[in-house]
Amino acid sequence: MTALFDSSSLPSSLEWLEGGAVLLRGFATSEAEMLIGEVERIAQAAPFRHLVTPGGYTMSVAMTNCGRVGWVSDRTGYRYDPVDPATGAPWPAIPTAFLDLAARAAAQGGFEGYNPDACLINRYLAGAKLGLHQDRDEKDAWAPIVSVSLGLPAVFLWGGKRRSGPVRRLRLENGDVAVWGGPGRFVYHGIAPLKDGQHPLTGASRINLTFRKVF
Ligand code: MD3
Ligand code: FE
Repeated sequence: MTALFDSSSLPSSLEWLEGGAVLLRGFATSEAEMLIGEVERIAQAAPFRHLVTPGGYTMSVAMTNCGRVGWVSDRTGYRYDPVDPATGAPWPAIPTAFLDLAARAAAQGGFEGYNPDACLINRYLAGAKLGLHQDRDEKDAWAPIVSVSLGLPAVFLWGGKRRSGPVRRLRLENGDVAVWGGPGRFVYHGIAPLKDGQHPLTGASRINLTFRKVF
């Protein structure tokens, strides 16, 4: 078949979601292979691990970080830590290509000069999920969180300001980027259990980058 209807060759689109978030479908598709290579390099220094929640549950999503601080959890609580507890070393620096992508995406959402301190890297295998939660450990409530989806598709669960409200479902695919700023910043959100599959760039996994302005 011709490549006419190959979604990987489509230009990116910009979609304003209710509450100020911006979805840039395909924004990172052309860079996906390079980004995944950077993730593999980061994971050699700071391996993916399954963190334990303060409640004692082991998360199904495997995580690592790059940046001045990284998000970690253990029985004592959640925190941003300048040191990787698994190695005792500082987290790897955020690659220039990550910072460049995050700033270009944030600018599309109206946030000029975005310069995140941290990038949490989540890895999902079949069945892995992320329950509904808010991200509120970051000091700068104005700065957006920028998320980049890589590899297998996932169903993003998008709730409201209260956990009990209705939840919409949004399919996120390889190369999709979202900018969650302003009033969209504190909504409950999560990821439904990942479906089995194979992706040419990531095999059996989905990888998500979330950039954060922590300080
Ligand atoms: C909306 N990650 O790391 S990315 C997380 O796909 C997280 O791994 C999911 O939720 C993932 O905390 C979802 C999209 C996302 C990230 C942060 C948000 C949406 C958000 C913060 C506020 C509102
Ligand atoms: Fe989150």
